[in-house]
Amino acid sequence: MSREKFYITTAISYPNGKPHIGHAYEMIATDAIARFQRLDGKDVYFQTGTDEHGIKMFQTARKEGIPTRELASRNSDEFERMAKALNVSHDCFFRTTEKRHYTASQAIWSAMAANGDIYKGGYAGWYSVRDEAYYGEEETEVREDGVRYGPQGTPVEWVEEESYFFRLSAYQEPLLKLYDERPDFIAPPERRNEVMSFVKSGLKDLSISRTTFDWGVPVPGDEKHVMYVWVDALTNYITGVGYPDRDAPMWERWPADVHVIGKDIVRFHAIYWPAFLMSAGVELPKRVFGHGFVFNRGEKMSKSVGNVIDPFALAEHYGLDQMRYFLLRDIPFGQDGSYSHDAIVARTNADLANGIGNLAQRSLSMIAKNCDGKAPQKGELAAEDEAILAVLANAVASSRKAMAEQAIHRALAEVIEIVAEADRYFAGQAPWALRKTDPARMETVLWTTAEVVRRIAILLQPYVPDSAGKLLDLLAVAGDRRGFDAIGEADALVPGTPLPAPAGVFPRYVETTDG
Ligand code: ME8
Repeated sequence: MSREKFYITTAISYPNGKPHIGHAYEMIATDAIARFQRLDGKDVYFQTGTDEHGIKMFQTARKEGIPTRELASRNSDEFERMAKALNVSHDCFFRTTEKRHYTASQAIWSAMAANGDIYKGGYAGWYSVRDEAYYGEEETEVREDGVRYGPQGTPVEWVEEESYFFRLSAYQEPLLKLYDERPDFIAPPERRNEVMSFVKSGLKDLSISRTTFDWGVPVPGDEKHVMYVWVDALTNYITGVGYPDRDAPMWERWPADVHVIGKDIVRFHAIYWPAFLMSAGVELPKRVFGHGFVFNRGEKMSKSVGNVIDPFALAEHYGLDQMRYFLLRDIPFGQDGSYSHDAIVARTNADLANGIGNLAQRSLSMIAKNCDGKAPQKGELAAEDEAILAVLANAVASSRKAMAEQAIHRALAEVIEIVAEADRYFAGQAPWALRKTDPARMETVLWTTAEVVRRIAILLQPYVPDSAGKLLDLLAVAGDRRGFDAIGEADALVPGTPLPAPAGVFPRYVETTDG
């Protein structure tokens, strides 16, 4: 039987600088979803990468006095290195400077043109270099500093150029129909509302080519123009699965199940992208999820403010899984969140070191000492044992429900709440007291606890893959019995199985005097 396919993407980042915590956050969150679906038996394809064209790249390279391609490659390598450092399980790291991507971008352009949606005109308007977008006069404002700003708070300048246009205005009604018929197309709901009211207020045709620089995909048949970067950027999602060759085996992966992106680029993904695809006659993705922004102690990070957090340093300092755990557990996915030293220490010490780490450590070291280093014997289960195991039997279904709507924080919180119940169970059964009075019962309690740890570790893999894997190693769980299908009784810990010597998996963060 062929497995259900699941295609997930992150945005592709601009490699005009080094990756920051916002990029790391998006990769980690998308990775958690991808890992979850894989563990749930799906045939997952996960694509991330870099968006290397556009005027911003061109200008940054000029400022640094290096060729644009060199800037793109140097920083793109940093993004790829970050994906590895964050233990991201992507299947493809995509670069828009790849040759196949030129073919695909020109193909979608030609398909839109063949459909009568592209025409040549002149453009004059307020242009933001940062956003790579033109804005209507009414969307801009002149502030006290005398500078005119666009709706995203970036400076805009008046630009006039010959340009190709995409007939976006013709897609106003089809888009509104799409949002109505498929209420799940944009999530979370507040993002959907924003997009709908924007589209209802009227769509203007979109300028989709540039002549003022040449760093981009040439427009087919008119090489004086390069494509507006968003045309080729969005196309990465289909290039990656074989477009324009719709007979390619990879093409079966389209449509994507979810494009995970930040809230600042929802407009591009929920308006332009479906309009381009409708025009080109390509099926639409199933969902666009706009996550929130990560702020440093409530402030937006920026290079000029100097509070950009280096994600490599963060992972190194707190531990990668600690960092992943904090971001996924603390920030409701879809909302903004903020990071601080105190918050990450408090959260990871409480939930990981003192929570699951402590439960595993205490039960496994008792087993090592009292059960000859083997999985304990399982006597008849008492009602309390059955009760705690039953909580876990239902956990997959519940996580699955949360993950179907990308509520990563909820799926994770539910698993972690079970640790507290397991702690109460362990304290209540007090196996240390049973050691003398009823050693057989002690073994059953230890078996139950170890089995609970096994199930929790299976469920924690999407979020803290390395540490959860170590817990499963400590329980001698085979590599191919770690999926969600192995959570039940059929795969339960076999009494008498030799276990490796226990080791701490979630170290406690200890403050040092030098910070
Ligand atoms: O927008 N917190 O690239 P990008 C959370 N190339 N997410 C953040 C963030 C923050 N502080 N800052 C940025 C682009 N992001 C385009 C995308 S897709 C076809 C083209 C997110 O490098 C941002 O919302 O500016 C986006 O999803 C991703 O990081 C890349 O941002």
